[in-house]
Amino acid sequence: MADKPTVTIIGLGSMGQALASAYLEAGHRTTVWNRTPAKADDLVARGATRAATVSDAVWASDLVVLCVLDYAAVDELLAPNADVLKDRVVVNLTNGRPDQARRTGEWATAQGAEYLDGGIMAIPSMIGTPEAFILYSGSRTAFERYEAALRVLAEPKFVGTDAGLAALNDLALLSGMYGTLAGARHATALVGPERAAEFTTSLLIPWLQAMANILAPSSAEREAGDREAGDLPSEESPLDMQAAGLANIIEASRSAGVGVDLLTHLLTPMRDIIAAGEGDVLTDLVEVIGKEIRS
Ligand code: FVH
Repeated sequence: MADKPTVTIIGLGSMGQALASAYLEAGHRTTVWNRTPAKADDLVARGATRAATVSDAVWASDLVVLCVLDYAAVDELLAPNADVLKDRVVVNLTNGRPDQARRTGEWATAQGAEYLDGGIMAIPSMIGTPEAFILYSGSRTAFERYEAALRVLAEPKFVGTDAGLAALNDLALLSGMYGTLAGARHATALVGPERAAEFTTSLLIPWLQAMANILAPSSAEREAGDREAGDLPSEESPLDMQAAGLANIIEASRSAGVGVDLLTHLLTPMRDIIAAGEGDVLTDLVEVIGKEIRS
């Protein structure tokens, strides 16, 4: 234990509990603090040290990990404790926007801390498993010094010294996830509850995996300006064909009593683009959504 950095976890919701457990299991001396103290009881029984105050929690460790609901909570916790941040490495794994991460990073650095912002790409039960990864941005020197300790939680991926980059990539990945989950939910509603489990395992997951694999354009396509990352191959999947297929999904959904808002959101602007004669250029759903957002 002696050569392992000491770690503090502030925030013991579902995710903070998983993070603290991972450090305890990996043999790090672990200090914990939570606004509702009882949430620390189990961790303390397993060897964690309970800090009485946030100040004590920050003071206790080399690495100070925050994982709370939002940046308003981060501000409430850190602002009154500016005097103990000097020489600490603050790792903020709270979900937020890039501007919030930059602002917190600048403020923490001004107090003499090193700052890493993070985006956790995992749910709590995935912490410590090979599937989990965490995006980091901010102080490269802090990241390199503590990379081994960060690896206890998940595969650490450093995305840049701009503290906002982890949040930016996190939000982008989550938007991909929510779009996929919404589409998957629609798909299972369409086949019906009796078939949903078998359909998901044997058909939906393999299909989504196959489609994920075609998202990246080949280097030749990219060089020719033929296809952006995230588009479907334009020659193979022209927009008017997609609009006809989408209309069928909408009609079948209506007949099955499944809500169609998710799909009409795509079909209406898609038809507008086809009517405007832009179909040869804008041949993918992502571009359609982008156009709608910009208009
Ligand atoms: N759980 C998940 O699936 C996701 C996975 C990806 C990353 N997120 C982000 O992690 C942050 C924490 O999420 P969580 O799952 O731990 O959330 P909760 O279980 O709801 O716990 C929230 C903790 O925040 C504390 N808290 C809230 N407001 C304040 C405040 N004003 N001052 C101090 N602490 C505050 C709360 O304390 P308490 O209610 O127990 O007293 C919990 O410790 C989050 O950014 C996710 O987006 C999780």
